[in-house]
Amino acid sequence: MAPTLTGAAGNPRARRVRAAAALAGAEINWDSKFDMSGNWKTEEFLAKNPFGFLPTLELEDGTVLRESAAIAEYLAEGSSLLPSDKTQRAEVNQWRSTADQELFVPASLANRQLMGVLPYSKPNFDGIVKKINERLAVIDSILITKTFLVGERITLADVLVGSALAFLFTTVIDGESRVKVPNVVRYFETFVNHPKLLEVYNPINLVEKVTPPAAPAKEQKPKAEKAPKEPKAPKAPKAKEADEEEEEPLVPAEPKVKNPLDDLPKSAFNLEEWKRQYSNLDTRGSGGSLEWFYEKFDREGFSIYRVDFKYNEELTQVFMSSNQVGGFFNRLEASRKYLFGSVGVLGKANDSIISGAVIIRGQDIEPVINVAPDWESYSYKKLDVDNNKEDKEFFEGAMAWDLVVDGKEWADGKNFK
Ligand SMILES: N[C@@H](CCC(=O)N[C@@H](CS)C(=O)NCC(=O)O)C(=O)O
Repeated sequence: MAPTLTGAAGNPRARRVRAAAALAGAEINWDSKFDMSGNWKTEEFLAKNPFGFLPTLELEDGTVLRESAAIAEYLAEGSSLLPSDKTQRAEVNQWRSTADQELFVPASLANRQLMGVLPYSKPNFDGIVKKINERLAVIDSILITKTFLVGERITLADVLVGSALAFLFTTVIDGESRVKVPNVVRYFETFVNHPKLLEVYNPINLVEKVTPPAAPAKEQKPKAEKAPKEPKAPKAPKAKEADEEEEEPLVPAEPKVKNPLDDLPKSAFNLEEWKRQYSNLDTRGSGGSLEWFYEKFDREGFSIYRVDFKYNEELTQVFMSSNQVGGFFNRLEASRKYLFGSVGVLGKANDSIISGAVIIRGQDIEPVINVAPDWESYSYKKLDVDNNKEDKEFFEGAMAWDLVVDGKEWADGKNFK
């Protein structure tokens, strides 16, 4: 009996498996009506596939295979999709990693922001799309002289990259980006219009213009109703810390304690509105969020500080430093009402600094920042964006994520919103 694929018709990962099966001539059972919004994560399903992700391929002997690339390879076995030459086989694997790690995963992180599964942040979204476009430009130059990625015939490498492109071009890489990579587009069209793949990829609706969500999902929650959390002890950094939805508190919230910052004279500057403007608009330029900021900023009720990590010589990998900033921001949770931050890692591995800027309620940084137990690991300097050109440039660079300090360029950043 043929193995059984579980996955939805429009799902990009299930499509890649079906594409491999179609090209390899491998027979599979597949319910084209399968709906991911249905109740498929049953106990029985999770017993066979504890990660609970789709697609899966159940073999005749009951083995359940997961991970779409691995399933595609299983179905491709014995066909010309998998070259017998050792080097070419390695090249196929090399493209498998490129397709998944450099294209599919970042596209998924960006697309989840559009779908409201992750909080939308314009700088983060644009940063991801920029990286994907850079990678597409490299693939474009490779494809100037090639029809397929490995050798002269279609291989699993094309299934994996082609299916990643189908995901990208229907979600976060729009018409404006696609015109810059004509060879990739030609290659993609050859792939999706392959006679054996018409059933898999036809119809396919390419995205012409990416539209950001109307309001960031996270900020739609009424902030005023949130109970302040106790500052948390530093915890081990975990990947994507700042991108994750807030966890539900595990212990009942403490009764609200009045914060002296609430006694400051009322201000016309609305920090929550700034956070929305920042998330939804380009930072620089006419009509950008900085223009909005300078118009509305209340110099009496709020102030701007530069933040610098004191122990930069201890920093190693950029992503670890970035997680550290995410952890610091998590521990500032109790000051969310009084604080906005944009802090980045500048430079490269083993030669980097953590630096950025915060906008705070009041003139004194300490009562806003000392809710984080590690606040003293950073130094703070008030910025005068009205009278000091360097301070203004620094502030704008930190907001726009293009800050350069001592030749070190912005590599990764986090916002506290
Ligand atoms: N790396 C995995 C990713 C699988 C995956 O993320 N599947 C999503 C659908 S695209 C899923 O099953 N989501 C259901 C869930 O998270 O509950 C693959 O390529 O198969």
